[in-house]
Amino acid sequence: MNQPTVNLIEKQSNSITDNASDSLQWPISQIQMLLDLPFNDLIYRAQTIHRQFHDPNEIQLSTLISVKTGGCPEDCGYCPQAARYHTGVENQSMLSLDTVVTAAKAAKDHGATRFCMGAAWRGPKQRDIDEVTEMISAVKTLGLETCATLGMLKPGQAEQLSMAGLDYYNHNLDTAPEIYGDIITTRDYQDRLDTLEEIRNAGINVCCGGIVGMGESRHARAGLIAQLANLDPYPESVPINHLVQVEGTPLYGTATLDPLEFVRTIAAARISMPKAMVRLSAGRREMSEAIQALCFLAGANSIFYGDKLLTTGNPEAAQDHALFEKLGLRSR
Ligand code: SAM
Ligand code: DTB
Ligand code: SF4
Repeated sequence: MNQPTVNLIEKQSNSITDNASDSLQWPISQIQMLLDLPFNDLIYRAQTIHRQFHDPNEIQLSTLISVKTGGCPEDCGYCPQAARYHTGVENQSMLSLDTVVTAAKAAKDHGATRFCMGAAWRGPKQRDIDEVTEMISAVKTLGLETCATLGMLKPGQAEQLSMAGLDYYNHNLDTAPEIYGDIITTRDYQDRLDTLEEIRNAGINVCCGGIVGMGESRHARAGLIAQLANLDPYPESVPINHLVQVEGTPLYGTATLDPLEFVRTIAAARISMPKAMVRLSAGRREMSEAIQALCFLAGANSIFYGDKLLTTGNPEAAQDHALFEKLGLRSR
């Protein structure tokens, strides 16, 4: 299957709704049909496609670091770093270049191939870009792939990141357009799409995914996956996060999602974005080994690796190696 050729972006509204999606490469109805398949049929289809495009036993490892933590002015209902929620996350101003390079070296020594630098900003200021570009260049010199997630970008900023050697920019659509406003009010879907376009135009690979387990319907999960799959071209990297419920955030206490629904979402991402790296992202520490194994079977071929995400926990590296050993998976 080739990359979608239909440009999702329309003049008035760039986000897709049920009717508008009928003429797209992946109408929402078609993703919904995938999600509604008998589980075995869905996983079989996902694994069949996965094998056409990827080594089924190889998992890519990305390590995260929070280069600037907490105190964020945005109101994302899931996020422990939003200043307005009382979550116990301690604010940390920008890390020094030395600290970041030391962490990147350690990540490389432990086997990671990509290093992702995250900052709790609505978007970076020029001074921030100057500091982050130094970090990117230094991490790139170590022979790691570089990724950054700094919030919304203004025209010209993506080019500066690209020139410093940024390989990927992570910017998630997070959920379906129709429920976006229930979760975040300080920016809208179009803002996210605009930044994605800045990244694309600067020649940086796009890392874009979302969060499930926020109380959304299966139809909303179909809406998120359709939105991602209809980006033209679709993202090179697709992180699928399971909500990590953090006390103090509005989404704390949300009814838990059946883990098999999470696996179905991974499968739909794999089928609709065959060449993408689909990353089993946040929420992995709360998942059983069996569910993680099903995610790999459904086409996930990347993880966040290292005992911390940005502010919350992730499985210990040794635990991941033990799981890979059991499953006969190789990391890269
Ligand atoms: N501030 C920037 C932004 O929002 O784009 C970059 C950092 S932000 C923490 C990166 C992503 O982390 C969010 O888009 C969201 O998908 C994910 N995230 C944040 N809190 C989460 C949580 N509690 N559970 C799962 N994913 C989360
Ligand atoms: C992504 O999609 N997930 C990562 C990364 N991109 C930046 C972040 C997950 C954050 C989970 C909550 C926390 O640790 O603060
Ligand atoms: Fe800020 Fe990003 Fe957290 Fe939203 S997800 S509150 S923008 S750090």
